Amino acid sequence: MSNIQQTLSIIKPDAVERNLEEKIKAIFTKEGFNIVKEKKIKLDKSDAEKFYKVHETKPFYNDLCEYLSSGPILVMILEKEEAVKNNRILMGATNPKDAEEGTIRKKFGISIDKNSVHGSDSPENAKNEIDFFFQN
Ligand code: IDP
Ligand code: MG
Repeated sequence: MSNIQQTLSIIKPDAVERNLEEKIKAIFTKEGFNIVKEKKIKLDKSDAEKFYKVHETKPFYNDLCEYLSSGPILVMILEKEEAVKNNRILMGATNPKDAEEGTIRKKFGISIDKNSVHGSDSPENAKNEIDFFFQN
């Protein structure tokens, strides 16, 4: 049975800064993701804190929020069969050092914090994250 889903993807500041937006979008498109909506924005730190609220107790929370709000990001809604899971596979492991060959983080990630992309980790979070950035 088909299960077309939407998921939220972010091209993070380190990748935008290196002009990797078009390259990363081309990877999504080539892998069959439809980019349904996109917008380039710069978050305030308070927005980043809201977005990453699930991590608020982690030792890296403050750095993470500083980082996500440090420069422009490209936020996208991606659509595909099993989009949430398939995007996580295409992104690769959180730490680029552990990411599989051919994944976005392996190709472009610099470090565990500057790992180039965000992707929702469950259908429920995908919905919440899409609503966070694309109300209406
Ligand atoms: P994910 O982005 O692969 O879903 P999460 O565990 O949700 O990984 O963490 C969110 C983001 O927080 C990661 O993408 C990464 O940039 C950062 N992060 C995760 N773990 C660490 C850590 O141990 N040190 C520093 N930053 C981390
Ligand atoms: Mg996550």
